[in-house]
Amino acid sequence: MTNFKKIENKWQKKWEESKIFQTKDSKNKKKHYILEMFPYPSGSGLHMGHAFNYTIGDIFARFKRMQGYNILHPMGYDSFGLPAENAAIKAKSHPKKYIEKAIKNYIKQQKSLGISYDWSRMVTTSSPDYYKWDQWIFLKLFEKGLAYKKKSSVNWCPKCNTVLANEQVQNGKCWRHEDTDVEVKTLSQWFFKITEYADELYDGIPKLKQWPENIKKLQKNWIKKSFGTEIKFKINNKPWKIFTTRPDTLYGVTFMVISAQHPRLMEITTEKQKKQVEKFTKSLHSVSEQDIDQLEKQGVFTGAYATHPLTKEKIPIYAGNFVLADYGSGMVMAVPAHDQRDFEFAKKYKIPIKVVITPKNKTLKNKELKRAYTEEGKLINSDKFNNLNNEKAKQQITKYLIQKKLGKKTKNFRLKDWLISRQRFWGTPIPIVYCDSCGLVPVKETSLPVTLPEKIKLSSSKNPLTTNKEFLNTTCPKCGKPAKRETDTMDTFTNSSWYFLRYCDTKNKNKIFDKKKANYWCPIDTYIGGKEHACMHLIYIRFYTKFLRDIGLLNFDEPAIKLFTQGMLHGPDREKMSKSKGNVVLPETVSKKYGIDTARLFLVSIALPDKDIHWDPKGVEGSLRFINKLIDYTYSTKLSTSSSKLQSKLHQTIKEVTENIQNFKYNFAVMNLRELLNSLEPNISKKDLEDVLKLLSPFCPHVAEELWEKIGNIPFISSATWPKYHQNKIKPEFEAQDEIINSIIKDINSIKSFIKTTPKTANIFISEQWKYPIFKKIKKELEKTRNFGEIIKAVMDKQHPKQIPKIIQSILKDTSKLPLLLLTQKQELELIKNSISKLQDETNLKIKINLTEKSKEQKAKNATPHKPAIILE
Ligand code: ANZ
Ligand code: ZN
Ligand code: ZN
Repeated sequence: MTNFKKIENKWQKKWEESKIFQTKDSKNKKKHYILEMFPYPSGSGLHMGHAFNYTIGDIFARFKRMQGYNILHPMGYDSFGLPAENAAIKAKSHPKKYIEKAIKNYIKQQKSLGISYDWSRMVTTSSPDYYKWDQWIFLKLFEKGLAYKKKSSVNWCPKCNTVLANEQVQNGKCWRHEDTDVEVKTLSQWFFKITEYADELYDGIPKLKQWPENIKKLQKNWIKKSFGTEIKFKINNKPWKIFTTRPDTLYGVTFMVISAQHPRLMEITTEKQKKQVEKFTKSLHSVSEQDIDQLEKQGVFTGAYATHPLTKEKIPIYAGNFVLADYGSGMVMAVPAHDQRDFEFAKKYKIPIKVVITPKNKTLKNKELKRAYTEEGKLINSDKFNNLNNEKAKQQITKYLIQKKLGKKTKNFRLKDWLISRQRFWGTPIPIVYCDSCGLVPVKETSLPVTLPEKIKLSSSKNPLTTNKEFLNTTCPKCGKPAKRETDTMDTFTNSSWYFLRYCDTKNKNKIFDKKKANYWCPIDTYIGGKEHACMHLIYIRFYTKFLRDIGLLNFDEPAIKLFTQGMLHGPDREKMSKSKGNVVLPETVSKKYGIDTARLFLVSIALPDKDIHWDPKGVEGSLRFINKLIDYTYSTKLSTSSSKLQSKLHQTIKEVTENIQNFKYNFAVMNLRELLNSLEPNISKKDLEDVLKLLSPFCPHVAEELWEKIGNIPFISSATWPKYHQNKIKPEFEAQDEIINSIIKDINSIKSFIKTTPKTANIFISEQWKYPIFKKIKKELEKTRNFGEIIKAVMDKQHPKQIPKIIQSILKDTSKLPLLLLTQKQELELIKNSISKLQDETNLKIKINLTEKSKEQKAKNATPHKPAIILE
């Protein structure tokens, strides 16, 4: 038994002592910046799901490093935030103490995974050296008018006791816990004007060529850009601008709806309707946008009227639950005949419906309308615009309104300004003071950081900063008189919006980072993280990048060239890992039993790393067998010369593994390695064995180092050069044979996963053309894999399709409940299908037939025999 723990400790220590993963800002090499989204260091430490994420990054980092790139691969901690604060409240401790302990534990755990980080560049967002620069960015945004305070209706989480940004409300619930409805409060809050960049954020999406399509789609929907017309209505003789994408329906407006959360709702509500309106607004819950379309439309009359800009009619104004307070102007012109929401509302409250667009060949009647007519058509009931096609009418009516100074063309975004203030303690203090004479004054850059006090009384109901005299009392930076500090702290998503830049220059005391360094390393070449960040972190980080570019710090537009979103690792029960389900897999436990290299290998060998997978103890055993076999081989082999067949296989493998790692197809790379291992022969040259170990090293770095040393090399394989393949060493005739054998093994494994029962025997149906020696080889290879039972029978048969029913029946004598999978070639399919359907009827048996594909070589040459059909008992 290999002592994996000993090997791991040995090499982790050596890596650390020799500092081989420390990055130098060398200009001679091509750089590669690879980053995994940094974690929030929770008290419970990291589980195998985190390890999955870091392993994906580490394999790539090690691969690129060996390819000769100058690598930046740092790690840090997103250590501000509510969980730490809540845990500290519970433990009656300080969040700082709590988080420092958690970070220590994280570092220890991450080191034991063997991840090749440059630990000298660690950042911790809750440390004043870091959040000083959060505050600095705030001041820059403030200077440019992009950080501002405004009273508005905001999302409030009663459980977190703080406001939330729109992105942090999901289906009406707080993003931190799915069980709490978000409430609406009208409060004065700090915002970042991310909408200033809405256009660029939106238009830039298609340029993110190496980002996953689904992430781009989510961002596009979230930011959403619509072109339309702003039309001036009048209420109480004051102009009100209304945003519409359908100016062609202007003559069909029969009522207006103002958002129930609109700050000016009570201003227009009449005395008589006041009680009713108040009752209505109180009955509503969140302002979350996602569920607004599913809501039952509700509203109440405000008593107020708007004047139509063209007809001068008086139009009643309702307060409604389906209009967003901060989209457009928070009020819509409702056209029930042509908008389904408005139609439902009008029906419910018995408001007139007026058709203004009708299909070309018939005229719709107001009374007969069963639902809104939203198709194209020609205008009616629209004064001088009658008979125009409605697309044309959009332009004509807008033109007319512009002439009369009653409107203009606009575009609108769904993206809102980012609400960044939080009524909590454990975050970056907002660098603002309030002075009785000067009002709201920014802290001077030279006085940064505004630090959080150490002595505090934490409580869950109140931000302790609001009563902490030491923190609160200060002097006005402008006039020097006594003043009070802002007590709100910043959303922790501000901390994570620029951390990738600080990694380029972590120790800089005078500047946020050195421009040259940031522009050398950035943008990030490969960014790895979860897809849940699509509309939060990944929008914020793009915004920060653009802003920092605009103040002259960066010379690029987007934070990351490639984004890779990893899949989720589920527990052995295929459920999401969670403490309460008791299905959390911990790296420590796995490492003790199998060694961490086994875990690393297993995690990436099951599926493409962007797919969800589950922890499978059997699969782990498979990875362990693989590693042990390679160890045994290295210890027992004779270093001499390699046969040309072995060389062919090796070079083919180098070629494929290199391509597969480059394209994040790690599971294919592992398959290539398995095949290579199966083809190794007792004699091999030292150089070739070195190459084998090099190919393994990104996946299993500890074992690779150990074996590298064993065959007489000085450390480290981690900084050795990635092997190159030579096309002329790859011999197709060897490859063809191997390919068939390997594809059979793959088929058997896929049958196994389908039948879920461990088969004891594999019956291989071999077509006539197969020569017995080849069969013998297959048998040997199959036995080597030991993935299923011991016995392998061959049925050499001239017309095997016809024989199949008979053979199945004989298998069935004992195991009548076993589902079967048959693999076959296309030309045999019909034959087999016929005989099988009879058999199915007779035996009640589940039989599945799969087509086997011809291998590449078979296709090319069309000479090698068909792959045999296989039945497992
Ligand atoms: C009149 C109209 C007639 C409209 C019609 C649509 C169809 P997008 O594409 O999402 O931008 N709207 C405007 N402000 C709104 C708000 N604050 N909350 C909810 N809805 C609002 O949609 C723009 C349309 O959404 C606008 O065009 C407006 O309704 C509505 F047959 O105006 B429309
Ligand atoms: Zn909450
Ligand atoms: Zn002052």
